[in-house]
Amino acid sequence: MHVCVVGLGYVGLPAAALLAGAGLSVTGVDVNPVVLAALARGQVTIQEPGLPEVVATSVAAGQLCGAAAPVPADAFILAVPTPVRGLAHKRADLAAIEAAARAVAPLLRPGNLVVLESTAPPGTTERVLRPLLEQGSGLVAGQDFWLAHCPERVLPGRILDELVNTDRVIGGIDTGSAAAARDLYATFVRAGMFLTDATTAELVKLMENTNRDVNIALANEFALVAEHLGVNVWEAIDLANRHPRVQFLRPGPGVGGHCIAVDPWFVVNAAPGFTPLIAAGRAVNDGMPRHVADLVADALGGLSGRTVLALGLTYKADVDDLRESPAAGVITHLRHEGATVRTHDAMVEDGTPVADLAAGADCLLLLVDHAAYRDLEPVALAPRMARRLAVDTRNFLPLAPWTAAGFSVVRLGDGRSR
Ligand code: SAJ
Repeated sequence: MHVCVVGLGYVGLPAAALLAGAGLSVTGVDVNPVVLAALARGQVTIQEPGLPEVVATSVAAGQLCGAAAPVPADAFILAVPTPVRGLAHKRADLAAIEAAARAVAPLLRPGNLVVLESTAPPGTTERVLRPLLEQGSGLVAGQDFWLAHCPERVLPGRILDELVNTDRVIGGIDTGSAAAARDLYATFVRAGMFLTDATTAELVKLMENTNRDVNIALANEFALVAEHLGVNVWEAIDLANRHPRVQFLRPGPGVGGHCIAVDPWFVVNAAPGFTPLIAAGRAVNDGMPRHVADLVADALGGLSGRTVLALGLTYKADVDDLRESPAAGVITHLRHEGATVRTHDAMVEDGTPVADLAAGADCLLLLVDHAAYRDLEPVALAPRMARRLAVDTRNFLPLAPWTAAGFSVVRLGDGRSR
């Protein structure tokens, strides 16, 4: 069986490698020549644990190769980006899905399967993808070829494990399509596969990420409440989570990445009159970078002429992905208000060491809790800083050694540390 995977990003490339590892012949398609050149050498351009190894093995075995455009195959998996555009009114940009559909349609043959993995607004498979494929091929979905939505669910940092071991929701435009998609995923998925219709599968995926976004917003809102009341939210959350039916997520400088901060908009736009809670959650999370900048300004007594060393630029810990990172928003606010901001990210660059960047800085601002920052040495940093101040947005810096080294530590959500 030959599978053509369109889009070799964080979702498509791992899926292509696992399909190849399961013995299928896989062509991976991408518009980025850098990605294709790396793949031709058996290499990857993204950091994800285990991915270089499975890609190298599949390419060396001749099971996985790259191409700049789709090729005829038995099955096509579309794993292309679906970003949002616009500021006040964020709308899904389906251009990449539409382009992939137009490229695949002329290649479709009777008996083929097309699966959309990209997260998309409800109705995309039925109302956008289906007509493009039918018009471009002259075939009829459900009659001549199978069409399904099987949303990816993988967590960056744990993608390979979750691709194999996380249950899948498979939504067909009819039951035959759902069954055909299940048979394809059964080649490497070792978890449950649950069949439904395509629009339900689209909504399920959006509900999952919206659930996380709204719950992070709740944690962030309590961080602000705790600061106002002089309470430490981190202690309060630990205690609340001792209740058997309470599970708070963690406050932070905002919600980033290409999924959680984006997908709730697909729901809001699909049902604008019915989603005040989801929209409010987005507003709370989008307000966190401003709040963190205010925390730093308060701690420093103003930002003008101050030097801040920002640690962590990626959207979350231990990934190299900078997309939609709230750290960027924090840094922009600080710079606009007159601070000089030096930046460091343990996952993105290995340029100037933190100790050198700390020389003369007024504040160390921890934005991302990369494991590598566990090795920060407050005793070594303290004498280099102009002022011994650390602002911790992730409850990451252990208080005892930092205060022993003379630092004042201000924690997001800790009304006692301000
Ligand atoms: N964050 C917090 N507090 C938390 C958890 C996360 O502030 O308690 C922040 C992170 O720092 C980050 C953002 O939220 O900025 C998103 O990170 P994440 O780890 O929650 O999620 P993603 O975007 O890496 O991956 C999510 C996952 N969805 C869910 O957990 C419901 C993943 O399973 C999806 O496949 C992925 O979105 C996707 O592609 O849709």
